[in-house]
Amino acid sequence: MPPDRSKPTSGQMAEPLSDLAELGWGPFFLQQLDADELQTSVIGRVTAVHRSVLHVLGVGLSKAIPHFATAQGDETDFATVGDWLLLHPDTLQPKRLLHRTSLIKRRAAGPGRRLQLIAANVDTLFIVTSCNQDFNIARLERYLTLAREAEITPVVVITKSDLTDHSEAFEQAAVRLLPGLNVLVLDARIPDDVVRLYPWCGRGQTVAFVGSSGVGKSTLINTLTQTERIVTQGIRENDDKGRHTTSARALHRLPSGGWLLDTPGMRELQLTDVQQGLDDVFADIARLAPSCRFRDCRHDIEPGCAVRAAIERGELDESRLQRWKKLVTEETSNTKSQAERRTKGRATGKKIKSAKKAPPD
Ligand SMILES: Nc1nc2c(ncn2[C@@H]2O[C@H](COP(=O)(O)OP(=O)(O)OP(=O)(O)O)[C@@H](O)[C@H]2O)c(=O)[nH]1
Ligand SMILES: [Mg+2]
Ligand SMILES: [Zn+2]
Repeated sequence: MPPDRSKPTSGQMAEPLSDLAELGWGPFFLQQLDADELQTSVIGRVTAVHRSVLHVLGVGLSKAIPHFATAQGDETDFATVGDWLLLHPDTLQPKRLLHRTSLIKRRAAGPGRRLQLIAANVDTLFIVTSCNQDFNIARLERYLTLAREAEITPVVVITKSDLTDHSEAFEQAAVRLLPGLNVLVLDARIPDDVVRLYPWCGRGQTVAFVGSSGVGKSTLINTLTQTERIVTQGIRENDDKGRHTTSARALHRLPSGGWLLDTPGMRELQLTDVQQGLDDVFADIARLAPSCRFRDCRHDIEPGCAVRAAIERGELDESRLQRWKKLVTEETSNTKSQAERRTKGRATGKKIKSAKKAPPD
Protein backbone atom coordinates (compact mmCIF):
# COMPACT_ATOMS: atom_id res chain seq x y z
CA MET A 1 0.00 0.00 0.00
CA PRO A 2 1.44 3.41 -0.84
CA PRO A 3 2.06 5.64 2.16
CA ASP A 4 -0.74 8.04 3.00
CA ARG A 5 0.65 11.43 2.07
CA SER A 6 -2.43 13.41 2.92
CA LYS A 7 -1.11 14.27 6.35
CA PRO A 8 2.36 15.24 7.48
CA THR A 9 3.79 12.57 9.73
CA SER A 10 6.26 13.25 12.45
CA GLY A 11 9.67 11.65 12.25
CA GLN A 12 8.79 9.97 15.51
CA MET A 13 6.20 7.64 14.07
CA ALA A 14 7.05 7.68 10.40
CA GLU A 15 6.96 4.54 8.30
CA PRO A 16 10.25 3.24 6.96
CA LEU A 17 10.92 4.22 3.37
CA SER A 18 11.59 2.17 0.31
CA ASP A 19 14.09 4.55 -1.24
CA LEU A 20 16.71 6.74 0.43
CA ALA A 21 16.23 9.45 -2.22
CA GLU A 22 12.80 10.06 -0.71
CA LEU A 23 14.63 11.12 2.43
CA GLY A 24 16.98 13.44 0.56
CA TRP A 25 19.89 11.06 -0.01
CA GLY A 26 22.09 11.97 -2.97
CA PRO A 27 25.61 12.01 -4.44
CA PHE A 28 26.95 14.49 -1.87
CA PHE A 29 26.41 11.88 0.87
CA LEU A 30 27.05 8.76 -1.19
CA GLN A 31 30.55 9.90 -2.18
CA GLN A 32 31.54 10.05 1.50
CA LEU A 33 31.27 6.27 1.83
CA ASP A 34 34.03 3.90 0.82
CA ALA A 35 33.15 0.57 -0.76
CA ASP A 36 33.50 -1.24 2.55
CA GLU A 37 31.19 1.14 4.38
CA LEU A 38 28.68 0.89 1.60
CA GLN A 39 28.57 -2.87 2.12
CA THR A 40 28.61 -2.94 5.89
CA SER A 41 26.51 0.02 7.00
CA VAL A 42 22.89 0.83 7.39
CA ILE A 43 22.17 4.40 6.33
CA GLY A 44 19.68 6.47 8.28
CA ARG A 45 18.56 10.07 8.53
CA VAL A 46 17.81 11.66 11.87
CA THR A 47 14.17 12.71 11.58
CA ALA A 48 13.60 13.66 15.20
CA VAL A 49 15.70 14.69 18.18
CA HIS A 50 14.30 13.98 21.62
CA ARG A 51 15.76 14.48 25.04
CA SER A 52 17.06 10.95 25.33
CA VAL A 53 17.01 9.52 21.81
CA LEU A 54 17.33 10.28 18.13
CA HIS A 55 14.85 8.86 15.70
CA VAL A 56 16.33 7.58 12.47
CA LEU A 57 14.56 6.66 9.29
CA GLY A 58 15.93 4.66 6.37
CA VAL A 59 15.12 1.88 3.96
CA GLY A 60 13.16 -0.59 6.07
CA LEU A 61 14.32 1.31 9.13
CA SER A 62 12.44 3.44 11.66
CA LYS A 63 14.12 3.35 15.02
CA ALA A 64 15.07 5.25 18.17
CA ILE A 65 18.82 5.23 18.79
CA PRO A 66 21.06 6.86 21.41
CA HIS A 67 22.40 10.37 20.90
CA PHE A 68 25.63 10.41 18.96
CA ALA A 69 28.60 12.75 19.03
CA THR A 70 32.02 12.91 17.44
CA ALA A 71 35.02 15.06 18.28
CA GLN A 72 35.80 17.85 15.81
CA GLY A 73 38.99 19.48 17.02
CA ASP A 74 37.97 21.25 20.22
CA GLU A 75 34.27 21.04 19.53
CA THR A 76 31.87 18.21 20.05
CA ASP A 77 29.70 17.56 17.07
CA PHE A 78 26.30 16.13 17.92
CA ALA A 79 24.08 14.48 15.39
CA THR A 80 21.09 16.74 14.94
CA VAL A 81 17.82 16.58 13.06
CA GLY A 82 18.41 16.18 9.35
CA ASP A 83 21.77 14.49 9.77
CA TRP A 84 22.79 11.34 7.97
CA LEU A 85 24.29 8.54 10.06
CA LEU A 86 25.98 5.29 9.24
CA LEU A 87 24.76 2.60 11.59
CA HIS A 88 26.19 -0.75 12.52
CA PRO A 89 24.19 -3.34 10.56
CA ASP A 90 23.60 -5.66 13.52
CA THR A 91 23.31 -3.40 16.53
CA LEU A 92 22.11 -0.31 14.66
CA GLN A 93 24.46 1.71 16.86
CA PRO A 94 25.60 4.90 15.10
CA LYS A 95 29.11 4.64 13.65
CA ARG A 96 29.67 7.81 11.67
CA LEU A 97 28.08 11.19 11.06
CA LEU A 98 28.27 12.27 7.42
CA HIS A 99 29.35 15.75 6.32
CA ARG A 100 26.47 18.13 5.88
CA THR A 101 25.34 20.26 2.97
CA SER A 102 24.12 22.86 5.46
CA LEU A 103 23.95 23.49 9.19
CA ILE A 104 21.78 25.83 11.28
CA LYS A 105 23.19 26.64 14.68
CA ARG A 106 22.45 29.06 17.46
CA ARG A 107 23.74 30.19 20.79
CA ALA A 108 22.02 28.99 23.94
CA ALA A 109 20.70 31.57 26.34
CA GLY A 110 22.31 31.98 29.72
CA PRO A 111 25.89 31.89 30.94
CA GLY A 112 28.38 30.08 28.75
CA ARG A 113 26.12 30.56 25.74
CA ARG A 114 26.71 27.06 24.44
CA LEU A 115 26.54 26.42 20.71
CA GLN A 116 23.45 24.43 19.75
CA LEU A 117 22.90 22.71 16.47
CA ILE A 118 19.38 23.29 15.22
CA ALA A 119 19.27 21.28 12.00
CA ALA A 120 21.47 19.85 9.28
CA ASN A 121 21.02 19.32 5.56
CA VAL A 122 18.18 21.79 5.12
CA ASP A 123 17.92 22.71 1.43
CA THR A 124 15.67 25.77 1.50
CA LEU A 125 14.94 28.40 4.11
CA PHE A 126 11.64 30.19 3.54
CA ILE A 127 12.05 33.63 5.07
CA VAL A 128 8.52 34.80 5.75
CA THR A 129 7.39 38.39 6.15
CA SER A 130 4.19 40.18 5.21
CA CYS A 131 2.99 43.20 3.25
CA ASN A 132 2.60 45.36 6.37
CA GLN A 133 4.51 46.72 9.37
CA ASP A 134 6.37 43.44 9.74
CA PHE A 135 8.18 44.08 6.48
CA ASN A 136 11.60 45.17 7.59
CA ILE A 137 14.74 45.22 5.48
CA ALA A 138 17.05 44.81 8.48
CA ARG A 139 15.24 41.65 9.55
CA LEU A 140 15.39 40.24 6.03
CA GLU A 141 19.11 40.94 5.82
CA ARG A 142 19.58 39.20 9.15
CA TYR A 143 17.77 36.05 8.00
CA LEU A 144 19.56 36.13 4.65
CA THR A 145 22.87 36.26 6.50
CA LEU A 146 21.87 33.20 8.51
CA ALA A 147 20.81 31.35 5.36
CA ARG A 148 24.01 32.21 3.52
CA GLU A 149 26.18 31.23 6.45
CA ALA A 150 24.32 27.94 6.91
CA GLU A 151 24.66 27.38 3.12
CA ILE A 152 20.91 27.09 2.66
CA THR A 153 19.08 28.56 -0.33
CA PRO A 154 16.90 31.42 0.91
CA VAL A 155 13.47 32.13 -0.57
CA VAL A 156 11.67 35.24 0.65
CA VAL A 157 7.92 34.75 1.03
CA ILE A 158 5.90 37.93 1.50
CA THR A 159 2.38 37.07 2.69
CA LYS A 160 -0.83 39.10 2.99
CA SER A 161 -0.67 40.40 -0.57
CA ASP A 162 -4.44 40.81 -0.25
CA LEU A 163 -3.98 43.56 2.34
CA THR A 164 -2.13 46.00 0.09
CA ASP A 165 -2.43 47.65 -3.30
CA HIS A 166 1.36 47.96 -3.50
CA SER A 167 2.64 44.40 -3.29
CA GLU A 168 5.17 45.10 -6.11
CA ALA A 169 6.87 47.70 -3.92
CA PHE A 170 7.48 45.05 -1.24
CA GLU A 171 8.65 42.58 -3.86
CA GLN A 172 11.06 45.07 -5.43
CA ALA A 173 12.56 46.00 -2.06
CA ALA A 174 13.24 42.33 -1.30
CA VAL A 175 14.55 41.41 -4.77
CA ARG A 176 17.25 44.05 -4.45
CA LEU A 177 18.73 42.40 -1.35
CA LEU A 178 20.69 39.66 -3.11
CA PRO A 179 21.38 38.96 -6.77
CA GLY A 180 19.14 36.14 -7.99
CA LEU A 181 17.08 36.05 -4.78
CA ASN A 182 13.73 34.32 -5.18
CA VAL A 183 10.88 36.41 -3.81
CA LEU A 184 7.24 35.27 -3.73
CA VAL A 185 4.40 37.62 -2.88
CA LEU A 186 1.17 35.81 -2.06
CA ASP A 187 -1.88 35.23 0.08
CA ALA A 188 -0.89 32.42 2.41
CA ARG A 189 -4.48 31.20 2.71
CA ILE A 190 -4.93 30.47 -1.00
CA PRO A 191 -3.76 27.08 -2.32
CA ASP A 192 -3.26 28.43 -5.86
CA ASP A 193 -0.84 31.00 -4.45
CA VAL A 194 0.98 28.61 -2.14
CA VAL A 195 1.72 26.10 -4.94
CA ARG A 196 4.47 28.55 -5.86
CA LEU A 197 6.45 27.07 -2.97
CA TYR A 198 6.26 23.59 -4.52
CA PRO A 199 9.46 23.81 -6.62
CA TRP A 200 11.40 23.81 -3.34
CA CYS A 201 9.25 21.21 -1.59
CA GLY A 202 9.59 18.24 -3.96
CA ARG A 203 10.76 14.71 -3.31
CA GLY A 204 13.52 14.54 -0.73
CA GLN A 205 13.80 18.33 -0.35
CA THR A 206 14.14 19.63 3.19
CA VAL A 207 12.66 23.04 3.98
CA ALA A 208 12.31 25.29 7.01
CA PHE A 209 10.31 28.45 7.72
CA VAL A 210 11.48 31.47 9.70
CA GLY A 211 9.85 34.81 10.39
CA SER A 212 8.22 36.85 13.12
CA SER A 213 5.06 35.86 14.91
CA GLY A 214 1.91 36.46 12.93
CA VAL A 215 3.44 36.70 9.46
CA GLY A 216 1.66 33.52 8.34
CA LYS A 217 4.10 30.62 8.71
CA SER A 218 1.48 28.24 10.10
CA THR A 219 -1.01 29.43 7.53
CA LEU A 220 1.47 28.71 4.71
CA ILE A 221 2.25 25.29 6.11
CA ASN A 222 -1.42 24.46 6.59
CA THR A 223 -2.19 25.50 3.04
CA LEU A 224 0.79 23.50 1.79
CA THR A 225 -0.35 20.40 3.61
CA GLN A 226 -4.02 21.16 3.13
CA THR A 227 -4.87 20.14 6.63
CA GLU A 228 -6.08 22.09 9.58
CA ARG A 229 -3.42 20.58 11.78
CA ILE A 230 -0.86 23.13 12.92
CA VAL A 231 2.23 21.14 12.19
CA THR A 232 4.50 23.81 13.61
CA GLN A 233 3.58 22.89 17.14
CA GLY A 234 6.40 20.78 18.53
CA ILE A 235 5.92 17.32 19.91
CA ARG A 236 5.26 17.47 23.64
CA GLU A 237 7.66 15.65 25.87
CA ASN A 238 8.02 15.44 29.61
CA ASP A 239 11.05 17.23 30.92
CA ASP A 240 12.95 16.20 34.06
CA LYS A 241 10.60 18.10 36.34
CA GLY A 242 7.52 16.50 34.89
CA ARG A 243 6.53 19.62 33.00
CA HIS A 244 5.57 19.53 29.40
CA THR A 245 8.01 21.16 27.04
CA THR A 246 8.03 21.35 23.30
CA SER A 247 11.64 20.34 22.95
CA ALA A 248 11.56 17.95 20.04
CA ARG A 249 12.90 18.93 16.68
CA ALA A 250 11.59 16.89 13.83
CA LEU A 251 11.18 16.55 10.10
CA HIS A 252 7.61 16.12 8.89
CA ARG A 253 6.63 14.63 5.59
CA LEU A 254 4.98 17.07 3.18
CA PRO A 255 2.37 15.89 0.68
CA SER A 256 4.63 17.15 -2.13
CA GLY A 257 7.36 14.67 -1.09
CA GLY A 258 9.56 17.10 0.80
CA TRP A 259 10.37 17.34 4.48
CA LEU A 260 9.44 20.21 6.75
CA LEU A 261 11.73 21.05 9.62
CA ASP A 262 9.68 21.72 12.71
CA THR A 263 11.62 23.24 15.55
CA PRO A 264 11.21 25.60 18.40
CA GLY A 265 14.13 27.94 18.67
CA MET A 266 14.27 29.14 15.08
CA ARG A 267 12.85 32.48 16.16
CA GLU A 268 15.62 33.33 18.58
CA LEU A 269 18.37 32.57 16.12
CA GLN A 270 21.38 34.71 16.87
CA LEU A 271 24.19 35.63 14.59
CA THR A 272 27.20 33.56 15.53
CA ASP A 273 30.20 32.92 13.33
CA VAL A 274 28.46 34.38 10.32
CA GLN A 275 31.35 36.32 8.83
CA GLN A 276 30.92 34.64 5.46
CA GLY A 277 27.16 35.18 5.51
CA LEU A 278 27.65 38.88 6.25
CA ASP A 279 30.19 39.23 3.46
CA ASP A 280 27.73 37.59 1.05
CA VAL A 281 24.68 39.63 2.00
CA PHE A 282 26.65 42.88 2.28
CA ALA A 283 28.92 42.18 -0.67
CA ASP A 284 28.87 45.89 -1.62
CA ILE A 285 30.43 46.90 1.70
CA ALA A 286 32.73 43.85 1.81
CA ARG A 287 34.08 44.79 -1.62
CA LEU A 288 34.79 48.39 -0.64
CA ALA A 289 36.35 47.82 2.79
CA PRO A 290 39.75 46.55 1.56
CA SER A 291 40.23 49.90 -0.21
CA CYS A 292 39.96 51.88 3.03
CA ARG A 293 43.27 53.46 4.06
CA PHE A 294 43.24 51.75 7.45
CA ARG A 295 42.88 48.03 7.75
CA ASP A 296 40.75 48.34 10.88
CA CYS A 297 38.69 51.18 9.42
CA ARG A 298 35.29 51.43 11.10
CA HIS A 299 33.86 53.42 8.19
CA ASP A 300 33.04 56.20 10.55
CA ILE A 301 35.25 59.31 10.58
CA GLU A 302 38.51 57.75 9.42
CA PRO A 303 40.29 59.53 6.57
CA GLY A 304 40.55 57.63 3.30
CA CYS A 305 37.47 55.52 3.97
CA ALA A 306 36.27 53.90 0.73
CA VAL A 307 32.88 53.05 2.23
CA ARG A 308 32.14 56.66 3.24
CA ALA A 309 33.34 57.80 -0.16
CA ALA A 310 30.79 55.47 -1.80
CA ILE A 311 28.06 56.92 0.41
CA GLU A 312 29.08 60.44 -0.61
CA ARG A 313 28.93 59.45 -4.28
CA GLY A 314 25.41 58.15 -3.66
CA GLU A 315 26.38 54.55 -4.44
CA LEU A 316 25.66 53.19 -0.99
CA ASP A 317 22.96 53.99 1.54
CA GLU A 318 24.00 55.32 4.92
CA SER A 319 21.15 53.27 6.43
CA ARG A 320 22.51 50.08 4.89
CA LEU A 321 25.92 50.75 6.41
CA GLN A 322 24.25 51.26 9.81
CA ARG A 323 22.32 47.98 9.49
CA TRP A 324 25.53 46.17 8.55
CA LYS A 325 27.32 47.65 11.57
CA LYS A 326 24.57 46.45 13.88
CA LEU A 327 24.78 42.89 12.58
CA VAL A 328 28.59 42.92 12.73
CA THR A 329 28.40 44.04 16.37
CA GLU A 330 25.97 41.23 17.19
CA GLU A 331 28.06 38.63 15.41
CA THR A 332 31.32 39.83 17.00
CA SER A 333 29.99 39.70 20.54
CA ASN A 334 28.36 36.27 20.09
CA THR A 335 31.37 34.79 18.38
CA LYS A 336 33.67 36.15 21.05
CA SER A 337 31.72 34.46 23.83
CA GLN A 338 32.03 31.20 21.92
CA ALA A 339 35.80 31.57 21.69
CA GLU A 340 35.91 32.22 25.43
CA ARG A 341 33.90 29.08 26.04
CA ARG A 342 36.20 27.02 23.92
CA THR A 343 39.24 28.18 25.86
CA LYS A 344 37.44 27.44 29.11
CA GLY A 345 36.42 23.97 27.88
CA ARG A 346 40.04 23.17 27.09
CA ALA A 347 41.23 24.43 30.46
CA THR A 348 38.87 22.19 32.40
CA GLY A 349 39.81 19.27 30.16
CA LYS A 350 36.24 18.51 29.14
CA LYS A 351 36.26 15.48 26.97
CA ILE A 352 33.91 13.96 24.49
CA LYS A 353 32.90 11.24 26.97
CA SER A 354 31.15 13.60 29.36
CA ALA A 355 29.63 15.54 26.50
CA LYS A 356 28.18 12.35 25.08
CA LYS A 357 25.94 11.90 28.07
CA ALA A 358 24.28 15.26 27.70
CA PRO A 359 21.66 15.69 25.00
CA PRO A 360 22.30 18.65 22.75
CA ASP A 361 19.48 20.81 24.05
N1 LIG B 1 -5.26 38.42 4.97
C1 LIG B 1 -4.31 37.52 5.18
N2 LIG B 1 -4.17 36.99 6.41
C2 LIG B 1 -3.18 36.09 6.59
C3 LIG B 1 -2.29 35.70 5.56
N3 LIG B 1 -1.40 34.82 6.07
C4 LIG B 1 -1.72 34.66 7.37
N4 LIG B 1 -2.79 35.42 7.68
C5 LIG B 1 -3.43 35.54 9.01
O1 LIG B 1 -2.47 36.05 9.92
C6 LIG B 1 -2.63 35.49 11.21
C7 LIG B 1 -1.33 34.90 11.72
O2 LIG B 1 -0.94 33.83 10.87
P1 LIG B 1 -0.10 32.57 11.41
O3 LIG B 1 0.01 31.64 10.25
O4 LIG B 1 -0.70 32.03 12.65
O5 LIG B 1 1.28 33.24 11.75
P2 LIG B 1 2.64 32.52 12.24
O6 LIG B 1 3.73 33.08 11.40
O7 LIG B 1 2.47 31.06 12.24
O8 LIG B 1 2.78 33.09 13.72
P3 LIG B 1 3.51 32.36 14.97
O9 LIG B 1 3.03 30.96 15.05
O10 LIG B 1 3.07 33.18 16.15
O11 LIG B 1 4.98 32.49 14.75
C8 LIG B 1 -3.76 34.47 11.07
O12 LIG B 1 -4.95 35.06 11.52
C9 LIG B 1 -3.82 34.20 9.58
O13 LIG B 1 -5.08 33.83 9.14
C10 LIG B 1 -2.48 36.28 4.26
O14 LIG B 1 -1.75 36.02 3.31
N5 LIG B 1 -3.50 37.18 4.14
MG1 LIG C 1 2.62 29.64 13.78
ZN1 LIG D 1 36.34 52.56 5.80
